[in-house]
Amino acid sequence: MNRRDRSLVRRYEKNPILTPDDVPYPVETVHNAGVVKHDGRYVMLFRSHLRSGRSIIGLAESEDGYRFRVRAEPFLEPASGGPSAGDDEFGVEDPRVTCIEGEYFITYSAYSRHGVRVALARTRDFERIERVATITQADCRNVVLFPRRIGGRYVRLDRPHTEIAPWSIWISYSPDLVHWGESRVVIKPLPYHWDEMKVGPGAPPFETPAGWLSLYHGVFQTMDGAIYRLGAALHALDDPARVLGVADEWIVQPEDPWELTGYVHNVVFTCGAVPEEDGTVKIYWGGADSVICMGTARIEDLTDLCRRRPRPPL
Ligand code: M1P
Repeated sequence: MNRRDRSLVRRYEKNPILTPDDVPYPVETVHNAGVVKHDGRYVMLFRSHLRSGRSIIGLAESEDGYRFRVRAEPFLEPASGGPSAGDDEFGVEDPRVTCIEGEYFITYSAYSRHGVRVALARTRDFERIERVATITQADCRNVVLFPRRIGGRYVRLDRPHTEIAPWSIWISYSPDLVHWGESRVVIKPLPYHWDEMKVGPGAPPFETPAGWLSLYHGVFQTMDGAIYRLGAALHALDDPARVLGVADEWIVQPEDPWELTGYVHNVVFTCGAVPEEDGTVKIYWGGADSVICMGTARIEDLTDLCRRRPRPPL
């Protein structure tokens, strides 16, 4: 059995599933996509660089989760007016989508002269979108929402930056999705490990019989620059601050040519995963910040990996 066959994530043979050539307006990249099922279809929100170097968010739809068609116009661009104007003047990036109580909540990085913060928007139909609020201070990225309240409160994972400690995954709680607190660190990079430089939440966590499964990215610094890979972690259903296991091994690493070279080389980066009723999950990732790829895995294989071969979370 070769290395690829041993992987728990089976790459789709027609990767990449989306490239800049599939977009009907001018973009330089497509990557880092949040994906949900809505009305029986898959809806993907993805990041694109413009030639200005700034990013916008597009929307693509699919019947099967593999073949996507991009909508004619971008879905979200920097706000031109209203209360958020200026908050995202330098671009909007890395959308994650979570369905909570029948409504879709989108978190995305909002860049401005004051740093990067994460903003929250909401939609019921992916036609109309309402900007809700900017929900972090600078500098913070990678906010993923849990898909239901736990103990009566909304819960999120995020990744603040600090000069003092390695960039880690934190948990916070909210009564209303806007005001957040009781923050504490739950997963830190592990020295001499594939994620030793920094970690960040990836796809919004989803419920499994074993716990909340969270797919995250971890980064390793080499003489040739950083390598972004994907890992898996399991959190207790009733108390997601309690980490049941972080898989010692990565689950996806840059291997295909469009992951090894591109806008940023050696990157796989996820913002979305769709659990299916047959016990599999579709995982979507950006390749080299240039194209969108996907693969499938058995959910139980991933939760077992977290439980049976864990590394310390902190
Ligand atoms: O270029 C790789 C990634 O770098 C950033 O990720 P992180 O949060 O780990 O710093 C983001 O710019 C992300 O969009 C990008 O894919």
